[in-house]
Amino acid sequence: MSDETADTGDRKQQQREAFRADDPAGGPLTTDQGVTVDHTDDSLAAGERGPTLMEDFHFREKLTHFDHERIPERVVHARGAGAYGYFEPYESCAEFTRAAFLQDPTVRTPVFVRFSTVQGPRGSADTVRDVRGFATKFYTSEGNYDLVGNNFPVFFIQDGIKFPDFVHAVKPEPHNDIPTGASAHDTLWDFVSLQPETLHAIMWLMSDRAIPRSYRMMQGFGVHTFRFVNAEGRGTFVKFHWKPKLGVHSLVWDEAQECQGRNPDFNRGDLWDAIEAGEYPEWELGVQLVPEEDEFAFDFDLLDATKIIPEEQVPVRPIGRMVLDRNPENFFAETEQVAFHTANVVPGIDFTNDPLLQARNFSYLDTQLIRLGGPNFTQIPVNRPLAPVRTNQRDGYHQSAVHKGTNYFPNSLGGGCPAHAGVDGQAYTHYAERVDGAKIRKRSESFKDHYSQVALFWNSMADWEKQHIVAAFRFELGKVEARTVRARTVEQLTKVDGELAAEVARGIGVPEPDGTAPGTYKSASPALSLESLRGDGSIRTRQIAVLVADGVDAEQVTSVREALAAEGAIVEALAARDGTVQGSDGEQYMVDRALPTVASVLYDAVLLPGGPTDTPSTAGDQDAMRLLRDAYRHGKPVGAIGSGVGIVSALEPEGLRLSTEFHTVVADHGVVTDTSPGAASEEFLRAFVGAIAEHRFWQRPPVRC
Ligand code: HDD
Repeated sequence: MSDETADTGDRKQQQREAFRADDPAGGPLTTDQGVTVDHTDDSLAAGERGPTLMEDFHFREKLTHFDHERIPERVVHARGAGAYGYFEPYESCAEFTRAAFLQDPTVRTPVFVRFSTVQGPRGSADTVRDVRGFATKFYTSEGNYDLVGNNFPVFFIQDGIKFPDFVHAVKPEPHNDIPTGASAHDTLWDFVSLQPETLHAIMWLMSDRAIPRSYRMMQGFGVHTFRFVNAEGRGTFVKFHWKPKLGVHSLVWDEAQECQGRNPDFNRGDLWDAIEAGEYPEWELGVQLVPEEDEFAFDFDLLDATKIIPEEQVPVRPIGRMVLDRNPENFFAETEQVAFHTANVVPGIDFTNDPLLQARNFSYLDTQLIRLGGPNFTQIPVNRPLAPVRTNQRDGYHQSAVHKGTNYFPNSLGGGCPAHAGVDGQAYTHYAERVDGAKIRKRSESFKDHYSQVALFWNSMADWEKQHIVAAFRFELGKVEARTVRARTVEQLTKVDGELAAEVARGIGVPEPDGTAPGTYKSASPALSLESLRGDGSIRTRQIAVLVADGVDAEQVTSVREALAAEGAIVEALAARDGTVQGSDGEQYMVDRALPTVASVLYDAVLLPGGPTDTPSTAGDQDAMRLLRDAYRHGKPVGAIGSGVGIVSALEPEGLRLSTEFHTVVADHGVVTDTSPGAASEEFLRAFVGAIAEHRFWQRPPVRC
């Protein structure tokens, strides 16, 4: 049933060829010393059944190297996936920053981006409830700039000295190393209930933002307030935003959990496959700019990383776009060894006194030293700047440069090289912010409001988003053994919004707090709701399952398939068994996958084609019907044509009411039916594509969240 099978085969073959050894000319196996090896399957032994000999240098070298293959995983953000691409500005940003890569729209700056989860180890599943890292390395002409962000605009703590406490609390519990990749456990919620500054990020964590459909469909944020500095030395506060072209879309929790088993590589596979298919993900970079003189114009502190600047107060100004168009060739060499650091800045971008940022500026370099085994990790290709590097740093583990000449400054013997850049404006100059104060350990009073922006987020959510948040709180706190911790968390929520606290309390067996007054905070920011982030209405790269069986109208399937593929969707024909099905015309048609190997959670929408007379035998296939039911329960678009409509009626026990109106094409809460036999009508296709673009239908009873 697939004309694309041949293409897919070719692509797979190309990938296999890429797996060949580095030396394209080929050549025999050698040792690390370049000595040719004739036999690598048996160790050198004294006789056929005798002991292995110490002098087997090939065996010893092979095993020793293998024993040392792993490096420590990142203490946080251990699991990730990366890709290369480029960034180009829309126009010059010279008014605000002198950063060279933000000046000229004709100049493309290469980038490497690594997306990640935070809590789980390297081998954990992708679709856990967690923050996603969104770290970008710009290889600019003035040196590397790293924007090390997340897909939430706020962080859990205000001062980096609390980072070890927060991370210990969220990581698996120390006695049994459980749970993997999950925040639903006592220590995290104990910490949260005692540390109200966590609440804003916790609300994001309980929202659908924490279970993205795809890395390609999530926002990114620099989180901190940074500082742009222009050629005249004038500073402007700046917050960075990445917005995906495909819109922001999420999974539902029930689906995300099933996906952890069905395809633990769901997000990394999605990124890889899209890039291989030439569907390059794209984000727009936007900035919120605040003049220095407005530093105190807000009712929160710009230096507090638990706060956003509402977009309604300071609009996001688009300044450029980033496209990811190349997968790495070796996961370890590139994605595992890439070393980001918040202090990797270029002239024109500077820090603020945000105490979280200041701590990060210490922590990342320190981390790289232990992970990558010494100070020369900047020589690893993925970390190496494109800008020339001339330093007096020398030696150390894994030094691969052969330095010549003098290694100190000032020198006369080396001709004074490398010299200072002088005053021609090329060098990095720190923003000359005036600072004075007593040495104290004290949080600023301006950091003390922990509730109003949490309420702002809650107030900004659509009803369905609120329901998902409440369900998430109930799930997480329902797994907390200590009842005191559950109660204390509800107590905290009371300070945010009475209704939220009461709803959560009801689900977790905690007495509803007395006198939970309706929210004191009224303000909302519509830009925070997923309702406002749907994207451009395209269905590019959405995965559509077409359920086929013997007797299916193959012509109809081909026409729908072509129409959806023309919109950029990826369509797969699924049947009870791999191989072929017999179409109603008696011909055999290829299927793409066998139903037992897949599941609804791997698709965005499902289509039931018909047969010319009877309902195709899909209706009798348990796997097919399960896939259909799950898709429906998770709010996904369902399309049915001709006698396929009869199959959809099996969803009636799930709450589906098929319309009795006398229209051939009916679209009702994402269930699109076309009762006419034969090729799908234009009207059906339009409605089905529209439903796929909408992504999910939350009002459909009952969506499992
Ligand atoms: Fe961090 C990794 C993002 C606060 C200390 N962090 C790391 C990565 C991302 C972030 C995306 C993975 C980078 C990669 O893909 O290699 N971190 C954030 C954001 C934060 C934040 C958006 C708050 C705004 N981080 C933060 C604090 C500290 C750290 C406050 C310590 C004081 N982060 C680290 C680290 C990691 C790291 C331990 C682990 C691996 C690495 O750095 O290279 O240094």
